[in-house]
Amino acid sequence: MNLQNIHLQFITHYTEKYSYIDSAKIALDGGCRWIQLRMKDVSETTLEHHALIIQEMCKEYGATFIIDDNVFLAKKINADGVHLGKNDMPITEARGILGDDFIIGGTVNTFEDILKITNSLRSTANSPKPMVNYFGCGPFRFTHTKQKLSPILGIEGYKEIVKKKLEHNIEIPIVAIGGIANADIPHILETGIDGIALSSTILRAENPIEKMKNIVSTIKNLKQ
Ligand code: TZP
Ligand code: MG
Repeated sequence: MNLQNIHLQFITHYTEKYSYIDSAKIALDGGCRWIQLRMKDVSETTLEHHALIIQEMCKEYGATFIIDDNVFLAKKINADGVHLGKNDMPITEARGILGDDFIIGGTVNTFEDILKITNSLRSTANSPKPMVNYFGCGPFRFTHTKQKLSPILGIEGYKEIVKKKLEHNIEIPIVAIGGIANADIPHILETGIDGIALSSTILRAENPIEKMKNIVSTIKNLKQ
């Protein structure tokens, strides 16, 4: 994965105005180069249909494309990776199926979650590597986009997790997620969090493409 990409992930969603596919196009037009297709409670056929369209769009824009939950679909269509939560396929099993070339992201809510995943290593030609490429850590605040939220972290929660991560010399990047708006981004990145994942702040904006452009530029300025 291009390291530039790790700073901003867009999670596909829908509204009364926009479809899942619209949402991905908006994010790409606004300059985001990392898309996660997240579609709950749909058939395999519907998911694959959407995945193929969004994957093609991501290729056109040179964006990274990952799929939520579905390891077999990611492998079948050769997506760039998957994002797995605690109730999805175990990460070790997914790594076994996908091999080293796919991105795997893991959802975490506490440092203990991070430690547990970090301690499961995969052996490679040179040295053992962690099973995941990044952690999705949240929620930052309440959001309607996801059901059954874990406890809210806020800035203090991220500070504590980053501190422990540094103490344990864990280098896997953390992407913050959940109810994040443009104004939160400087505060979140100041804690040492590496990237931001978001959805509704874009799709609920009056001008979603402009909103994404603003967020891309906020992050670019902070990461310089
Ligand atoms: N996981 C934790 S919060 C969340 C996910 C997938 C939803 C993120 O979307 P939004 O709209 O930016 O809160
Ligand atoms: Mg999941």
